[in-house]
Amino acid sequence: MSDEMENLPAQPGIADFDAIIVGAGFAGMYMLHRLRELGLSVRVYETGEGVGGTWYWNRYPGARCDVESLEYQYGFSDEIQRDWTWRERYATQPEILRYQNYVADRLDLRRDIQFETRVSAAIYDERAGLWTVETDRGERTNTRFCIMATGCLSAARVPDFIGLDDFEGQWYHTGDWPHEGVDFTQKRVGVIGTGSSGIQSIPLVAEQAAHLTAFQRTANFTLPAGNRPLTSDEVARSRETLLDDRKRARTTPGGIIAFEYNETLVDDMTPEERDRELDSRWHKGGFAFLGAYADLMATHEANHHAAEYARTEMRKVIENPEIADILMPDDHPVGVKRLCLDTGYLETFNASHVDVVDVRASPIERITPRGIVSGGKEYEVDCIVFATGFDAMTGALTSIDIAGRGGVKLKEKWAAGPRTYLGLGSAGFPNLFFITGPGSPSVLSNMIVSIEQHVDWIGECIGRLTSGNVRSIEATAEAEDLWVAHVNELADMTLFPQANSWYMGANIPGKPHVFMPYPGGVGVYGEKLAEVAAADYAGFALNA
Ligand code: NA7
Repeated sequence: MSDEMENLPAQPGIADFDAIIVGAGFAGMYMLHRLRELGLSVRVYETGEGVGGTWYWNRYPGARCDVESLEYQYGFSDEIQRDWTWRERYATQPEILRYQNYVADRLDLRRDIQFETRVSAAIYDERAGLWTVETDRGERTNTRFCIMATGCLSAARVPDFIGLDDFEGQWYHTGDWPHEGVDFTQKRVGVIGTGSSGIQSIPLVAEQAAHLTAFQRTANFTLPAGNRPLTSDEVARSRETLLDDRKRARTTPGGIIAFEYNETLVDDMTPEERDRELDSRWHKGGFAFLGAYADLMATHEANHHAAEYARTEMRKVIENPEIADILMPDDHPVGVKRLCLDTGYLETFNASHVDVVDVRASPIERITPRGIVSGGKEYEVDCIVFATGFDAMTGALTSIDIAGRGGVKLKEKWAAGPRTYLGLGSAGFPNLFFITGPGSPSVLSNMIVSIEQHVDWIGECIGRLTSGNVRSIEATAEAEDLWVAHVNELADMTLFPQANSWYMGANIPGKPHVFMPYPGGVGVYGEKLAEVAAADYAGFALNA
């Protein structure tokens, strides 16, 4: 661009759409609905052939949400919730995907969604004050507002193992599972990874497989989910209370009302009281275990009691003590990597056709045409399941070529870790919004509550901009710096930074180790969002 052009005043250009939304999962679907209510023209681009996002891609056996179904649903419409019936305490992937399709039908969302289209770039045109969005179909579309509803766990990652191309069997990633399903009958299966996806899928794959070998780098804390069918009374009660429950959920730390926090410090409890609390929560199932006392996630001393309790319970169900030793988590405090909820995971290792290889002690060296080599030994398999996780929180965003003011690339700006104000926007990227972006509660909360919190805020903001005389909104560098420092400060008051987790970017070689979600809780965060909006978007620059 010449100097002469740089000096020209911004000329509002003519947009093809008022807003473009990237992604048609829970976030993109609700954002589309909200913006339509404002009377805006909206286009959604979605890579998949249908709505669903996470629940469209993660079709592996055993895939289930770890937040209870009565809380893991939209809370913005009484009609929608009243006409849907959840069947189990924790919904399966097919049930959640059916629900999303039901919502898409009810709101007639698909007419504004272009499927099978991946957004490859979003470039800000400063003179026109518009974003140009490019897709892998070669389209270029202009928009005033660009909203990334790209999900926190959507960039599936297969590690760069030497030899994978030569593998003669079939391989799959849990986050990109074949729609027609996979039949493992008579197969020798290697599952690499024992996070939630490995822990959920291993029992079901083992039911079919001739032999299953789990390749475990980190033993994880896992507790029985306690899944069961919901009673008709529970469903009926929830129908009457959902909207009020949702208001309450927004004031809680995790956006989950079933998760009750005990405010007492562990040192103020007797050992019997402490163990009673841990015991009742363990057997109830769910994340409530981590709320057994106030400092469980704050100090090693406090955490240790819960971790010991968990290990004792986990050991009880494993028959072979040597296998139990391998499966026992001992290198991180409980809860700092995402706690897993399982159905029969540890019990699966009591079967004679299931074993586990500790690849922390002997990392996977390579894949051969016939199997997986670790510790100099080749484990022959017919199929490999990569339950190896995601480039979490930032991967889906940095895989799009996003360029803001002055052509600055988001990926370069975030090279040392994501920088946002409130997880909603980033300085230098006007009118670009992230739903549940890094720096917001996101993955530490009930995602749907956090999604609704963000969509409502963004919707109100865009409504105010479009009805007023404001062309664009953009986080200031000062507000962003303070927010990033604040998130780090809060994270340092917890044990979170002390594990090699995907919260820290530690699962991706070369990714900076920075704690990405906001750990202050949905309630406190919501108050901050409301204050910022009430103060005419303090910390954002509004440009006429
Ligand atoms: P996770 O939780 O990131 O788990 C991935 C697993 O894969 C974990 O056990 C990793 O070990 C393991 N892994 C990753 N790379 C390798 C290599 N190179 N070698 C061996 N093992 C490896 O992903 P999930 O899909 O299970 O769950 C993601 C979230 O989805 C979950 O938390 C829920 O919120 C839903 P590591 O722990 O890094 O040592």
